Amino acid sequence: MNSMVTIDRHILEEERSVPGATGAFSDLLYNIALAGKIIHREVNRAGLVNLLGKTGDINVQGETVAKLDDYANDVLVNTLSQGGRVCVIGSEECENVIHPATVGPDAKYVVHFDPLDGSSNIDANVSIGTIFSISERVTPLNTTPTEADVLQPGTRMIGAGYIVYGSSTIMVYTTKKGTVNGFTLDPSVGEFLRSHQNIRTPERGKILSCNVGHAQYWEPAVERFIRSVQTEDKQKGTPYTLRYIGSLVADVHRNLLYGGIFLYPPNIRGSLHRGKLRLLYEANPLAMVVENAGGLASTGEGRVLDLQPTALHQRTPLYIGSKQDVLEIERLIRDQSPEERG
Ligand code: P6P
Repeated sequence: MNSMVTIDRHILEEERSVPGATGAFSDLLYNIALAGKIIHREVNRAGLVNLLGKTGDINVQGETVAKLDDYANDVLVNTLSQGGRVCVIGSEECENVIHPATVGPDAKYVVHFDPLDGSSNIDANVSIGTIFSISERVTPLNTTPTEADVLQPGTRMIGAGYIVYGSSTIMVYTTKKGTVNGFTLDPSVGEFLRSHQNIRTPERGKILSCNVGHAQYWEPAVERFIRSVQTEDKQKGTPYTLRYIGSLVADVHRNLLYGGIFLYPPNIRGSLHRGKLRLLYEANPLAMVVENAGGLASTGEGRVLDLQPTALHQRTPLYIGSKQDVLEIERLIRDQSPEERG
């Protein structure tokens, strides 16, 4: 018998287990799930309603904006604004923070999101996703939110998750309670039904996810790790399989369920950059999900969640997935000579 627990029911059950809960956090999660259903509908028929392709605009990341990026961004901003629970929003698509049109007197939540991660894959019908993080403001209610509210370390998140639009649409989220749960959308009834209860990710994976096209830019530790998982070692369960979709949400979701490690290292040669992925609305929320499922998320130097952000669109190196794999690459990075390090 399939699960008949809807996401709303699950959210309510979690609310009831939190003493003093007012229902505001639940209301916010309902709105995110609603946005996911609306985006699902358009993603699934994009080719039929002229929503594929680019808008012709370039976003703050310097990337050409896909029509569905814009659409997903608008849906999320509007649903979060309607709820009146959010005091400020950070979006991958917008250079500056967004102040919701409706801010209730008790609006205490700060939400960051990537409305449609992996959007370069949209026209090829490859899985894409929405990633979100929720924190509480640190400045007083009814005042204009400041950088202190927007730039909080991941350890201060109270909720995080993603919605992956793939062969089915699945919403996965976690809260400070610590469990990770997944809900599969049944379009015939328009409900997210609990399909993955208390997700735990394997201690060690069998999957390596990285863009080997960038290998020339990586520090030696990354190459050593890759060689170590390519070498047959029955005890370690190697060689691993290489799986790389080029859509972060889809790669991380698969590795969360099956076990594995996703690597996006810094480029230490050529144009030095500290990784491509964004801290506040990609690495942090996925790190909270993966760590609450028993995995790890590292910058290579330490926990992603411990990083103190200094800018809304700040990037970070990202090594995320099965605990033993992440610990292994951290050790290899630590053991590098000073000359070898990025
Ligand atoms: P590369 C998509 O553009 C994205 O931001 C992530 O979803 C994905 O993991 C990464 O970039 C892919 O980057 O350099 O391998 O194409």
